[in-house]
Amino acid sequence: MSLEEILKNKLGKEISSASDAEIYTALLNITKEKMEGMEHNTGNRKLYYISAEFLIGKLLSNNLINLGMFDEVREILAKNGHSITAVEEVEPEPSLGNGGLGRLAACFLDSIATLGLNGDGVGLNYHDGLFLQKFVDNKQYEEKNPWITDNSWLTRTDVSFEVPFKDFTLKSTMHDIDVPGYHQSKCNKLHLFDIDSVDESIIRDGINFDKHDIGKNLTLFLYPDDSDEAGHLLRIYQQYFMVSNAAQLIIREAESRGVDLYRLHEHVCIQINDTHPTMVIPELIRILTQQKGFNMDTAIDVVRKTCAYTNHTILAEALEKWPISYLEKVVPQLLPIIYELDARIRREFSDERVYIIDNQNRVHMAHIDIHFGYAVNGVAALHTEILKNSELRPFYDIYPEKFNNKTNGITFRRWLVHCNHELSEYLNELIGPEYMDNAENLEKLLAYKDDEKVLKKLREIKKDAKIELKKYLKHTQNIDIDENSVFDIQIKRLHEYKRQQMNALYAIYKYKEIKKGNLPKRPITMIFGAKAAPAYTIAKDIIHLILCLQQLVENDPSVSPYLKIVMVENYNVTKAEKLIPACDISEQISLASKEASGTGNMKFMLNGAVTLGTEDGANVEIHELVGDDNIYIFGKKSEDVIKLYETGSYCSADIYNNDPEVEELVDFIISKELIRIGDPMNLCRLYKEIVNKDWFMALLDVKDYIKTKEQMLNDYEDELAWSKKALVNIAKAGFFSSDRTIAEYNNDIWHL
Ligand code: 26Y
Repeated sequence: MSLEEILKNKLGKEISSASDAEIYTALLNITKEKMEGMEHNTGNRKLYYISAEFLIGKLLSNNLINLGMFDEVREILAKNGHSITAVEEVEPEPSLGNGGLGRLAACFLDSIATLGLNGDGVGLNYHDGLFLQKFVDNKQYEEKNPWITDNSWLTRTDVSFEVPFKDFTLKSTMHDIDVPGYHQSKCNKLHLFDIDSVDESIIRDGINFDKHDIGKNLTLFLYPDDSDEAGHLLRIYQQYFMVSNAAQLIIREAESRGVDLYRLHEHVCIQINDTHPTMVIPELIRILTQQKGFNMDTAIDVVRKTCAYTNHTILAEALEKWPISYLEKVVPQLLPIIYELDARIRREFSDERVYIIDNQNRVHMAHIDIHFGYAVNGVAALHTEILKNSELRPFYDIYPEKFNNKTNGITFRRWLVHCNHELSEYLNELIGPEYMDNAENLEKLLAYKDDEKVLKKLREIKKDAKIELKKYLKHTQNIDIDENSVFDIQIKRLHEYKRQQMNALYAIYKYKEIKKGNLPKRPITMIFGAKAAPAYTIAKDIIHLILCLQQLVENDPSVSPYLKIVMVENYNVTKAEKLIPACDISEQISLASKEASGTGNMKFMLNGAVTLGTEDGANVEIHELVGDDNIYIFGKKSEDVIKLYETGSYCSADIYNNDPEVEELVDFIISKELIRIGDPMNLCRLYKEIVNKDWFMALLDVKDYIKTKEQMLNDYEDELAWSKKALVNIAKAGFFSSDRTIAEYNNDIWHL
């Protein structure tokens, strides 16, 4: 039967008379059935990638692409008067992650399956993904974000485990999502654990709910607000629930494969994605010693040879340290194991910086991973060097052989073929489709770097993507943007270290210049997209500032023809897919040393944007690959920044008081123009924060930033030269394919 007939049968009616929603459901079911019939990858050693977040995004198009069905489906729909884009809109986005770490896990699953490796993801089935962001009165409000409908990608399995907590036991259910590789006949799984008793009705206004009733709230939300003790405890409940299920699943699968548990490490490998799944180490040791007859030494030895850890951040507040008193309340059964691990470390080493339990009775989760795992990796070259030389220095001195770098990557299936079909088709035409199997083949594009026809075509493709974005923003937010302006985009979580506030200072600079009559050669469209953690006050104040600037500029007819500021509401994976192909200037402006890698930087580059960035994270590697002519680098280097922190010698007030240009920009935050529009409390708080603290040093780099961006806008006017930069960026992006990253994980760590 042809695909068209299958679709018609599923619908029970003519395709042309079906609604987009009916077509979506039919396609979902056809795809699911196809994947159900596929065998699972096999291999001697199986990987379990445990992660609290899998930011998978919508799956329909991606699955169709990987299964080789996308083009046919698109044609069938078009023939019958439907657009695949409209059908895609029906799918709710599973926002099962906060940002980079979760999206990385999703890209990795795609690449693991694409390389035909035997590896499954293990995580939690949050009923509500990351909150929906709404703007009211220029402020962020949060609403719940449910994604599970009657027809979803989840398949309930009959796998179930008992998970023991201090005062009660919960019975889990495992729900699977199939993970097909690109043009592969076998697939893998994402296992998401849940409990049947979750009760969505306990959510009150916004995203508030009773944090104490674990039987009803355990998997209700991704990372609940943890500004109070109940929030922290719920997080420990979630983490233990995740790893206890993972450990039981791993042992059950190993036993059913006939694996001798004393050789577990030869057949199983566990990747611990940041410290959120760290409790899997003591949990496995507990099960092996208490249920499988292992002695402590042997259990520790086997577990150590099974587990590997990835670090994603050096920000102190993100390095998890759980008070013993909290663990006592939730998972007292792990404490004897954790005490034993700590005692062993204390016997072996005298340096208290490497102890597991500190003198304030807190358990340092990363320390467990480093001592009791066999590999530790950072996510970009610079990040790994900083881990080795400063953040984790005492550990590197003990275990130099465990440390290694795995520069992040992105899946080209989603971030090129799916989101920028026109570009990928053109690349196929020019250099053939081989880059889809080996991304380094993108370098073949360099042969065209002086070919005017190609450079013009790339510019046209960019323009088409800008027009698509224009339509999308009109349709979703009723905002008008000009496709002939330069699109300058910063999209990522809102965090002070990412310095959206510095970009806002640029907007103020440009506003003032335009007011003075210094008009830009071409209108500029500054686009932001960012969610702030609900309890992160200053991040919310920065959103408020940007939204107030948006309104100020919009309502000033002397400025609006030249400058447009747009804050995209509810930035998520789906919106990223629309924004990235349309970008000219990719803002990657974190304070050097603070962004572990970044992956948005890679997505923009692959889609022909030029980076404006600091020497931070993977920007350093992008810079090395494309060379000085094809990237705009500014700002202090990481060594200088690290020294400023060590000596405590950064003082934003000094800069503010001694540099009238900087002072003028910062003062504008509390100018009468903005106070008229915004909330004085929020604006004053942000103003004071920047003048008196500025912990992430926006004022340190702001002038260099403005100067570099001005240069960039100038250079943009040389159309061919700019297009050549875009071409070089695309051509050099092959290194950032997650297929390369995963091949390295496999060669150096997993050995599947
Ligand atoms: C414990 C809790 C507060 C927490 C929750 C989420 C801590 C960290 C996170 C998420 C961290 C994260 O997304 N890190 C990002 O990981 C990306 C993938 O490696 C990097 O590209 C990016 O630089 C890093 O910020």
